[in-house]
Amino acid sequence: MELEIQKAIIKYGLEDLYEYSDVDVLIVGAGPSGLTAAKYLAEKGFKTLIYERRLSFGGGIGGGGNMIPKVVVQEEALSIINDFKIRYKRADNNLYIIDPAELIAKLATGALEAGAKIFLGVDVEDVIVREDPPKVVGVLWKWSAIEIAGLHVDPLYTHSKALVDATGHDAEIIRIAAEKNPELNINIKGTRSNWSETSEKLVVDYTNKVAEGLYVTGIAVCEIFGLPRMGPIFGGMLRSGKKIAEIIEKDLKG
Ligand code: 48F
Repeated sequence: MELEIQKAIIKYGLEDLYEYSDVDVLIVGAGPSGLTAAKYLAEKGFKTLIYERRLSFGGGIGGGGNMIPKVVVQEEALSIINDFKIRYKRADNNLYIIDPAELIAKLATGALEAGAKIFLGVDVEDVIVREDPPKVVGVLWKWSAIEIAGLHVDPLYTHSKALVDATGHDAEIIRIAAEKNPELNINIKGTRSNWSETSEKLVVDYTNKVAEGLYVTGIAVCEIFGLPRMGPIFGGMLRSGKKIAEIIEKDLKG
């Protein structure tokens, strides 16, 4: 029996790895912005893959608001909440409250049911850039377990038409792209001090392409463009995810 189990895992798992070694859209990070972007892109027919370093999805959602088990969104995010069939209650001042476990589960379900693929335990460590003109065309990645063990193992490659940094506060992928490839002309400004109201609007306004083939969504937008952080409110993350999906759709359809 154990041999059959192992053969099934290897046969179908390697098939998936082969199939997803090149994609239309590669999203790094399965937090609120990355999962939202994945749903809207996959349902438009783009071959969409998420790499997530942890063995679970949700990113910062699990911490709720200051570790208290409620997530807050504002009215502008309600249409997205409804698209994912997430239940909510109305609080005061046009704020809406959601159970964080439900938010994680339904965002992931929405992305998967739309046709996106999620690989867990994958750590993205570098980008692939081709020149004339410079363009990001994919990533180098390792299993997170290899990274944590500090083993020297060569990474694997995945090619993408659009690479999305949805890695959260550190904007890891764009930071690596900027440091190693000055020809991409990416200037990282760093996040400013908290101002929830302003930041919730600006994070959506500034969500965009940062270089050919490279896009940013979520709180990473604040890090790249020098916007204030917003504290424990999630509407801007969802709206930023939807906006980057719309931008990529336009770019890829040309
Ligand atoms: O941090 P995260 O939830 O990013 P987000 O979508 O949302 C931010 C909010 O959670 C919160 C906030 C609300 O107002 O500010 O912080 O912008 O999710 C980022 C995910 O990316 C994964 C990480 O484990 C997390 O689940 N990640 C980060 N770097 C890598 C990565 C990497 N190099 N490779 C793979 N996954």
